Amino acid sequence: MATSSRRSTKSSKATAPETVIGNAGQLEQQAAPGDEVLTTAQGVPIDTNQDSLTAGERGPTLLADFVLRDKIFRFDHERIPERVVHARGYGAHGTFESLADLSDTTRAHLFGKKGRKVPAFVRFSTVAGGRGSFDLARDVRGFAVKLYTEEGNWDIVGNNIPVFFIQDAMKFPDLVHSVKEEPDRGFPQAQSAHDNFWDFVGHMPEATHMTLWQMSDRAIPRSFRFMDGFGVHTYRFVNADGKSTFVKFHWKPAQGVQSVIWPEAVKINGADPDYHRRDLWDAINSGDYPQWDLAVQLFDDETADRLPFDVLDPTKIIPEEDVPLQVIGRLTLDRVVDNEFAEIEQVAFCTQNVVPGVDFTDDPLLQGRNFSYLDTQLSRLGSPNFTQLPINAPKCPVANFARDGHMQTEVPKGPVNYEPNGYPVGERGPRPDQEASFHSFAEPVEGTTRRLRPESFGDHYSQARVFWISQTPVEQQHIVDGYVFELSKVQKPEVRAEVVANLRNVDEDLAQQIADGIGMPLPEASKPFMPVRTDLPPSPQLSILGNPPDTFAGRKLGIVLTDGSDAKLLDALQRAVKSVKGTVELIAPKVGGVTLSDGTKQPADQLLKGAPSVLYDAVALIPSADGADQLSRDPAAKDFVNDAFNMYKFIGVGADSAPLFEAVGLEDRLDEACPTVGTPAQAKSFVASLKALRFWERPVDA
Ligand code: HDD
Repeated sequence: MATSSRRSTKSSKATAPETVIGNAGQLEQQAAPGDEVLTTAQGVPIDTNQDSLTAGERGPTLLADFVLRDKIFRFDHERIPERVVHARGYGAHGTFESLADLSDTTRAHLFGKKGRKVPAFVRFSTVAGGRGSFDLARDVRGFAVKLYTEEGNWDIVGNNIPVFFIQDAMKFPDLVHSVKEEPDRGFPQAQSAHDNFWDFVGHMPEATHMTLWQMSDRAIPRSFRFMDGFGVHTYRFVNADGKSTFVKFHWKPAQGVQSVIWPEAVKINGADPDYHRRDLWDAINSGDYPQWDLAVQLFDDETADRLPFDVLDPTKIIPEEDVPLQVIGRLTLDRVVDNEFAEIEQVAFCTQNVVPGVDFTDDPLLQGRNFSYLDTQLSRLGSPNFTQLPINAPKCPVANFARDGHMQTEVPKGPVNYEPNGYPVGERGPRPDQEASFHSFAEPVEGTTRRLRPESFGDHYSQARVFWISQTPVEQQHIVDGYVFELSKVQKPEVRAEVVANLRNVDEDLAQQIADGIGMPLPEASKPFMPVRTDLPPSPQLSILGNPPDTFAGRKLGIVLTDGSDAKLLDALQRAVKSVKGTVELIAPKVGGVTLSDGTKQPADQLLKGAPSVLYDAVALIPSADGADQLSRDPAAKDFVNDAFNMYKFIGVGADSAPLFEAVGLEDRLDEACPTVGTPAQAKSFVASLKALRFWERPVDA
């Protein structure tokens, strides 16, 4: 409504902001010098924002009150339909810089020269939950990137998992119906742990590969900043001679990939449902800008023919060991949004948004997406003019003969809205330009119209097996735990059996462990369409823990303080964390803070009862002796320690904190990841050890 160019008050005698003007004590801040004047949507200045217009002091509200009606009308229509999938998300602005001259491979201007930069906007999301659901659902994460290039907007609408559940867009509505809330009861929200989802995927062997990824740590990322992104489909780069090269897009986080564990996710969702969006907001606002390399796998038709899978099948990866990644650009997110709705909610990604030099393949999922995304924006945003919204508008010239429509904000000039026409150059409107334009790749096509899945899409298990054998034992255990959890929420035994029957084709041991975890007999294996290949080697790149970031940068240490905590030790811890580019949050029994050993008053960032240790990558507890005694009787403090220990975290154990560890029965179980932190030197070496992130060797169920 109001913009900064609206009138502002000039009166130097304006009423002071805190003046009470209401008859019944209601406060109203009248405009002071420098304030904009409050108006209706039509720009009419208004005198009060507190009371409607009534006849008499306690009389009825009058229909004449256009000020009230204007305000309520605007409010009633504030919501728009949420996205049918990926409703919950968060985003930020940034820059993409090309790091390669790829002009031999693509005519995209962006890659014509190393160092070219374009503005970017990224939206991360979960898939199944509604707009108000929690961040740490076990779910795939959307990773949608919009690059505002000189040749128009290029959207890479990807996920943090490189494969998809289904091969053909025809099945997408069924997939989404199955994973969303069950329609009769309207729950469960934001989770796949229910009968309908597992019933569907149990009947879709092609989904087996992706469900393994979904049950792995990939589906519970520590932060948006610590996720890979994947374009999933095979696309094409096309050069100036019209030659095509197949391309797969990968976003690799400079911060490293990191996930939480499931019991942690469950608690984080309660303690901070906005955990991921807050993390992105805080990191960018503190100047810790997340970065991703854009890496590509480039390959030609011969390589595609040689690979044991069809490159048009989106349930398959191309192992990096077969076609290595090549870094061609870097994305940096350095600006949070000014307004969540205007930018994050209204941003509209479309897979069809490609630029000259980038083109599609015949992947049937991609072809269906190219229709769906444009189509869905109409019901979400209400008008084909959604491309004019600031977040969606290209940052290069736009000129065509499209006109009118709901919410047209442009005012085209002149009499010409068609072509060809006889008007002179300068008045006749825009014309195509052969040289600069997008040319669809000239692909020879033949064949009979039919509805039939290609046989080359028929191997549903071999790559699922590759994924499984590429995981470390800890990751494999998490996958088993994921299946056991989800299938335990499934009520129909036959649905569980269907899923485990499919998994027997992936790995017998995996299926057996899940069956044991559930307490069910091992069902007969389902019959694969094609023999499962057991000769394919593991792909070490598919493991998160096998490729550790080896840094605490961008991670958070939570330090518990009490009155009397050692001031020098705290200072040493804070300095050490800063030196490894991590952050610290101070936690105390009262958020007002504590009085440290040297008498200084130290405010806290968090109240202990409101900041469980699941919110931190590592923790340190440095209470005074009296403080430790009090903490030993505080359930929140005991949970804090227990959770940190059971979730394999590094724990800095303050020299005087013994009563607390005794109270939770851990005094004899402290291991090398729970060192005593009593001196500045110990603080330094403790912080140096945090780059390992977790101590997986800890026997937590001992
Ligand atoms: Fe989709 C949203 C990613 C398959 C139809 N999808 C959406 C978003 C992401 C993806 C990240 C959120 C964009 C945003 O932040 O606004 N979708 C994928 C990936 C897929 C995929 C990586 C498989 C490789 N999607 C897919 C299929 C269809 C759709 C097969 C339909 C045929 N997707 C949609 C949609 C959404 C969407 C209904 C909902 C909101 C939107 O588009 O803008 O059109």
